Amino acid sequence: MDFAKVRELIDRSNNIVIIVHTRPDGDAIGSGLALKKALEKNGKNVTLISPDPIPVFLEWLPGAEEILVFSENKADAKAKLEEADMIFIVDFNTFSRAGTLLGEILEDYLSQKPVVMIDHHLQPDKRIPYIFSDPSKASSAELVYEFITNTGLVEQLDPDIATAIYTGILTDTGSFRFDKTSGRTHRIVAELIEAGAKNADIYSKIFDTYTYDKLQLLGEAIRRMVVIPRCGVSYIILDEDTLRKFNFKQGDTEGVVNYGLMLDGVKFTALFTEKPGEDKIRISFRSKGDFDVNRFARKYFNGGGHKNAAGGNFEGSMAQAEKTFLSKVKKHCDEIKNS
Ligand SMILES: [Mn+2]
Repeated sequence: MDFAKVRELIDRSNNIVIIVHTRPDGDAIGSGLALKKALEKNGKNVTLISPDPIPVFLEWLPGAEEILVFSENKADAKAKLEEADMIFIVDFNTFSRAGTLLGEILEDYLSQKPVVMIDHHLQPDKRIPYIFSDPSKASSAELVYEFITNTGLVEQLDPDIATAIYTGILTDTGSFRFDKTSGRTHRIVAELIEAGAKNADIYSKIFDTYTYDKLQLLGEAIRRMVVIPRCGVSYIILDEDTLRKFNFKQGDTEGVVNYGLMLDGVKFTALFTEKPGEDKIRISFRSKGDFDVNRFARKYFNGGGHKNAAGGNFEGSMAQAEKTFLSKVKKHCDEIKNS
């Protein structure tokens, strides 16, 4: 990315809109808030738009209350986009990840306003003129750090920016344990803590937030885990009745998929959920080592993501979804086992 060129575009802009992806996670919200604050320090009018409401575990973040939720306030969001001199899209690689309607609006503005992408997902939409994308990074928040320092938007990190970036890195690295967590990641994190990110406090605010139902649902999910030791595979099915039984709320299955990889010898795991009110079965995939779940999700389950973490969906019954999954596992059994 030509940082000088993008800095010039920022300097010429008064109104800037930042957009994150649907069902935003800690990385999306943390990245969005950090970038917003950095631009505001330079006198810009910045609106951060989230397609969906902010998850409760992120509501405490400084500035979270200023986020404009598209699904709740379409008119305001459209007006801000109309006014915008430039648009940032953060933590996603293609317009459709902002939701159908917001994606179409972005599509229209692509030829009218400068659009900048800051992201770490594979295969960024090449039509976007300014792309700062690096799939080798564990989080978009790490790229936001590089962006705001390389463009000179921020010379001295403040506690709010440090807290927002720390949240993105912490959540997308699985608390610093995933493969892509690098020496660079840790050096950035050291700076964030020195700049005022209260690491123990942030961890607790994000992770020690289970409701009783959510913790009971996790117990049920673990009890139901199916293991195929021959292939190094495990999976969990949570159907609609089970989710209802535990009074499912959005976010209650967050993190459940990771438990499948805790088993010794398991290299690939999946979580199937049939959420009340949704017509599709959602599937989350996680792997360790070389087995590429992005490819698996793209090829068989109409999805994608990263090499070790991806998502997809299935139209049909849960039994059909499981059957399809098992046949694909069988096909890739040796590949998974030896990955
Ligand atoms: Mn991310």
